[in-house]
Amino acid sequence: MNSEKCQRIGNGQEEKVKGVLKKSGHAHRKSLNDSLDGELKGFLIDEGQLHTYDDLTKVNPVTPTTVLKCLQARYRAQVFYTHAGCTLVALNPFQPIPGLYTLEVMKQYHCAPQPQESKPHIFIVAEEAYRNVQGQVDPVNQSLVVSGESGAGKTWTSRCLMKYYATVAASSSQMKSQDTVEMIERRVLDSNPIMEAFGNACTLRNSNSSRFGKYIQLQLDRSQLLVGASVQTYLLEKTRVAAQPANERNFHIFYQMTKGASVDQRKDWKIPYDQSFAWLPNAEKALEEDCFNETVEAMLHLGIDTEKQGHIFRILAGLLHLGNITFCTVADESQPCDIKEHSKDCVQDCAGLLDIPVEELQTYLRVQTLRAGNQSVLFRPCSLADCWVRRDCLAKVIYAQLFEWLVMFINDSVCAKKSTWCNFIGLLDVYGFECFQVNSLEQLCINYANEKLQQHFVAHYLKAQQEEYVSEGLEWSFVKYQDNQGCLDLLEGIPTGVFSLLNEECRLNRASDAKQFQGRLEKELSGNSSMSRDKFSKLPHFTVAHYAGKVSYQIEGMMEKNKDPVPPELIHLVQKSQNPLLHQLFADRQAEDQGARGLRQVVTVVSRFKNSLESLMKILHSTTPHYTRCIKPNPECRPLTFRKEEVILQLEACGIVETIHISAAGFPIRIPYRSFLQRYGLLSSLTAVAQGADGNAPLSLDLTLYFPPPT
Ligand code: AOV
Ligand code: MG
Repeated sequence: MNSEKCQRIGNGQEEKVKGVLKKSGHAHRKSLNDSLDGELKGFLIDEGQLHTYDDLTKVNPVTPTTVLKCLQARYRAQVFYTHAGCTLVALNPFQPIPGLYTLEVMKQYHCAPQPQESKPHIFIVAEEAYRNVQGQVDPVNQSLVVSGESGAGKTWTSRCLMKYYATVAASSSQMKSQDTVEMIERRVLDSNPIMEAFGNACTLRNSNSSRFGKYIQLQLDRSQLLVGASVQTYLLEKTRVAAQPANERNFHIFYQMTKGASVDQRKDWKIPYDQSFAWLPNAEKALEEDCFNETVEAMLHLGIDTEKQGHIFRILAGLLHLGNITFCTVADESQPCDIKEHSKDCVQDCAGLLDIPVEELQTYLRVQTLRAGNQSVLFRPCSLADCWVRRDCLAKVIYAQLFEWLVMFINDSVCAKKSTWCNFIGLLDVYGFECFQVNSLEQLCINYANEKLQQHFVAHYLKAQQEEYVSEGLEWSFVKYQDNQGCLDLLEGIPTGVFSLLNEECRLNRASDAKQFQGRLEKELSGNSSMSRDKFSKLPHFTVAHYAGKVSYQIEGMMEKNKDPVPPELIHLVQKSQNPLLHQLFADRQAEDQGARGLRQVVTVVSRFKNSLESLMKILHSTTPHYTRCIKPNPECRPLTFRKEEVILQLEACGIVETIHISAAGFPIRIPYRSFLQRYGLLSSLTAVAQGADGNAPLSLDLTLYFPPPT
């Protein structure tokens, strides 16, 4: 019946809709809209009932249009979750929905004998993974992969999942004593506001956009209770500390502290009400994320006491003052640039807050030291441009180290001893696919991460599942899907992929030339159809056809970002800090630098990122995955507004229609032969015949008796 359905759709209707989609593009939105309306006519669907379809596999026929219509009808009826076979589609309502995530709802899903039969909800995914950990499936460890473009609702969803587990798997309720202020669930949950304060920011796409990726493993003991967690983070977009794209903001924490500081703190941090900071654009925007108290409370729960917080906030205030330091050239070119008169106080304040010698700060922002062979040190004035670069570099390296330290601290506070936990449920929440007017190395890395996740989905579900059916000799008409391997080859291919070529360019140790690099990319990668050039752009760039759309990346500045050099004088300077935390952040740094230099290798940003993603993929492959696709119903983040043309592009990009086809035509439940026989063998007389004399039936069965191999 199911495969029949699949074939019926193949007879032209789908092609027609695909034709409509091909026309899509921002210029064709209106006509696309009309076409989508028209395409529904003549289908076997009662439009009035569309909102009742809990699972898109039941929609008949399955086409992009019917799926879209169904989701739209459900959105109108304020139903935000819909199954799509093995995945869950989550539409972002962009407003709190009362009663959707309450304790009662959690209990209802947790206690349901068959949660899959309840109304679609993110808690079904959560519960299914939770039950799987009990050993019904292999592998036992689970991963919940939440994907979707920027602002689609991934972080929100991950928070819901964490709350669910902190509730249903709470170990503290079993504790005898009630003095459980340090409850592990609470600490795990409190890691969220801290990481979001330091790692999220308001962008054009999302006012609470994650600027780092995270994979949290919730550790469960033998009784399935939550006993700890560990957090792995991926590439923080640290450039934001010193440069915020137009109409965007710096990380939330800076606004939180400048808005929420007490009178004494203002004095201590030198941030009077009327002080403005160059690195705090759009501070007038009032966001609910500007909640200093919540961050401070969460820090306290996790064990970051008031004294440590004092160190952290003094460092951050120091960075704000650093951002107000400006430079100018002097008449005598052999002399270092000057610090502009009006920003001389900022140098004082910055040095005071970072607890470093002010003269040295003044010097090393503008002067480079060169070591001659015989240990003598030469001083060379930096160019004006270099002074700005050095200032920004100091801010970025301090902020990135501080973020890493926070993650380490959180891990120390929430991670259970290996002997106390046996399985884990991993929650993956990375930055979503991004395409701005200007895209640089940050977007390239973010979009690469999304390509890797898409590949994981394609490989695990669309490809492996179909191959398995074929290998088992089941009748199966192959469902075509969009494979993103070509795009990944373009990016990570060795020796000729964008990353390899970029790294090579960075290792050549010559002044970067964007135009030349563009030529090189085009020459080496012209054979890959995922690569092109934007006809209207004059600046050096390259365009990549990602699974979620085309993005043009500007080459200017990319090499420097990839090399990410930190002048050693600045490292030595912060190592002299009397602020114990700042000192600690860089205590081990020197050894690292020397080691790297000894190897004569530059460890570039992309090679580090690629390695960290590869380890993530290994972990994901070793677990049972569950996919949730978050969909952003409109680009303006407006409540309850559904724009068909936006949604269809996202559905197309993630291969949802193909997923539904495979799920609808395939087998929803797959049990290994051995378990199947163990469970149901009694029902067949053949099983009894095959039982060995020792009665050890299932183990000695000749399985081919029941499941002959394919011919
Ligand atoms: P993202 O994580 O997918 O983007 P978020 O999870 O931050 O997106 O969601 C964006 C905003 O949408 C949130 O701040 C909420 O206001 C709203 N939202 C999302 N899901 C829900 C929901 N289920 N109910 C109510 N409001 C919701 V990015 O991190 O930018 O890729 O890098
Ligand atoms: Mg996010």
